[in-house]
Parts: sequence; structure tokens; C-alpha cells
Amino acid sequence: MTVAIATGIPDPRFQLVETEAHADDFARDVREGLTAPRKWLPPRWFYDALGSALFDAICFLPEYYVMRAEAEVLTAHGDEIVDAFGANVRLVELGSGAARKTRLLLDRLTERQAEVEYVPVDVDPQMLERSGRELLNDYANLRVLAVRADFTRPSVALTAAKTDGLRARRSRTVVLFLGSTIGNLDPEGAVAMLRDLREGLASGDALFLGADLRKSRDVLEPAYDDPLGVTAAFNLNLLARINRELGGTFALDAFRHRAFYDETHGRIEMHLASRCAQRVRIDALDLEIAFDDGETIHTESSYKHDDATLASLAEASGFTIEKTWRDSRAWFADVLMIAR
Ligand code: SAH
Ligand code: AVI
Repeated sequence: MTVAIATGIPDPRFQLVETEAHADDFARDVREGLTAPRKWLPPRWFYDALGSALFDAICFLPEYYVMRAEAEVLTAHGDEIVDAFGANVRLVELGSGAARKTRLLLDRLTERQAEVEYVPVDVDPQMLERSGRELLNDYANLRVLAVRADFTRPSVALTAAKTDGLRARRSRTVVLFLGSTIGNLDPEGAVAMLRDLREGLASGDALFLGADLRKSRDVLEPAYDDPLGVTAAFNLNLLARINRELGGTFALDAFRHRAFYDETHGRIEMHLASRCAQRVRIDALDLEIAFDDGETIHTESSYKHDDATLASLAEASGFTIEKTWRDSRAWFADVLMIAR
């Protein structure tokens, strides 16, 4: 069920719709993850208002090349990319966040089309509000239908975008999934998500997927363990969020950020490691969790791709790769895939 919620933006070109009850999901995931034999938490919960701001700061770190590498691709090849999208497209963006790089595409699309319909999909409603407002200020012929939804079920977000008004007129839908956010899903999860997306699209619609590529550990590890400690703060904010929203008693200085590259699986793993044996209470869950000294909570994986993994992802989920663009160092790829 979708519900339109108040936006505070008195602009007929903006609408925000909700797709589910998120508060209960957080409690459920925390209980499930922290009572598992190997503790874990899903990375979607990083992104409350503070977490989104910390991710934004990560993008400015000299070590976190991901944002700049993709911006280079979109800047250098933007015209060709938008040509390949075709005429009169509707743009959907999964995990849109601040939508900064999206502007590199919107700059071109709003020049070419009389009107552009943009459907950002994210779990953070404040980010959807803010980025929507900023985009509308800058593009007179843009309409924004923001959807607060979990992108692991994109068909739900696509349905919300259809039933709530801004339905595209006979245009192709192009779904952006930028920033290598696909890498935060394990390979089975990524295929399941892209299959669900394919279900929600028509044949001939397109996916424009950003993927971080495999590279040296010397480049990868500092990108996820920066000397300023911004990524550590981003990671630890998950415990702070449990304290804030679920009455947790985590002492943040009793946990340490850890990030390392697992070459066998081609992924960065981020963990929060307990600095001592300790017990932590979470009041809202009526739960007490025991940690051994050094025991970790696995909070995120960030899979790195190559041509073979991207080809099998496309093949397994019903898409055909049309074209791939890379940055000058071949650290990042953006891939246009067409729904078969
Ligand atoms: N696309 C932007 C932001 C990437 S950060 C970029 O390339 O820089 C990841 C974004 O995905 C955040 O805005 C976060 O709020 C959102 N996100 C994370 N998990 C999500 C989920 N399961 N469903 C919807 N949005 C999610
Ligand atoms: C959003 N996502 C692609 C980021 C990444 O690189 O995996 C999240 C992140 N985690 C730590 N730094 C950035």
C-alpha cells in the first residue's frame, strides 16, 4: 500500500510517497542480526540523517575514489550515455541519496526533453526531501516523484511510482543505480534484486548500473578505513542509532571500526569489533547481547566487480549489456543494460 505524506514543499512538481512501515523493520533486523551466531546488521540502517551526512563526507575523502571515478565517467561520456538512453525517457534512481552525480545526466536530459520525470527511491526521507527541493530549484522542467522504499524490491517502488500520478507517457524508463551500491548486496541478493527490477520493467526499458571494479588492496583498504576516521564514524553511527531509536546501551568507544579486502570473494568487509568482553542491553527489544573480546558485527560488504561478474549479473537477471563506460584508470564502470 502506498500513502502520500506531507512534504513541506509547496511545489506541485514534487510528491513524496511512502511504501512501508520502516520503524518496525529496524527493530526486527537488529534482533535478528545481533542474536545470530555470527552477528551482522544490514547496511540500509546506516542511512539516518546523520548517517547520510557522514556518507556525504566520505565522498569528499581523498581516499574514497569511488564518487570521483564515477563522476569522471559521467562527465567525460555524458553526451554519449544520454544518447544511448534514447528520446523522452523517464528516470528512476535507486538509492538516490544526494543525487549529485545525477545532475551530470539531468543537465543533458533537461536540455533535450520538454519535461523530465525523475523518481528517486531511497530509505532516507529527509534526503529525498532535500535533494528533491534542490533539484527542482535548478531544473525548471523537472518533476519529482520521490519514493521512500527499500530498493531490494524495486518492483514495489515502480508500482508506487505508477499509481501515484507522474506516470510516464509512452517513454522508456531508465533506472539508475549509481555509486556501486549494488556492491552492498551479496551476489545472490544482487541477482534477486535485479530480477525483481526486471519484473517491474517492460522489455526495452534500461538499467544504468555503476559498479566499482577490482583493484589493488593498497587502493581499496584506505578507501574504507580513512585516517580521518569518517568511515569509522559512519560505521559506529549504526550503534548510536540503536541507542537513539531502540534504547540501546552501546558504549561507542568499546567498539572499533575494521575494514579489510577479502580477495577471494572480491569484497571489502566492514565490521565493528568489540574491544572487550561485554554485555549490551537494548530496552525496546527487551534484549541483552553478550560480546566476546574481539567479536565482530559484520555491518557491510562492498563487492568489487569485473567484466565477468557484471556479465553474469546481467545474464542471470534478464538484462543484456549494451555498452560499458570506464574512467581513465579503469577503476569504475557504468554499464547500460537493456531489459530482454
Ligand atoms: N547514489 C548515491 C548515494 C549512494 S549511498 C551515490 O552514488 O553517491 C547509498 C544510498 O542508498 C543512500 O542514500 C541510502 O540511503 C540508500 N539506501 C541504502 N540501502 C537502501 C535500501 N535497502 N533501500 C533504499 N535505499 C537504500
Ligand atoms: C553506498 N556504498 C556504495 C558505499 C560503498 O562504497 O560500499 C558505502 C560505504 N561504506 C563505506 N564507505 C562507503
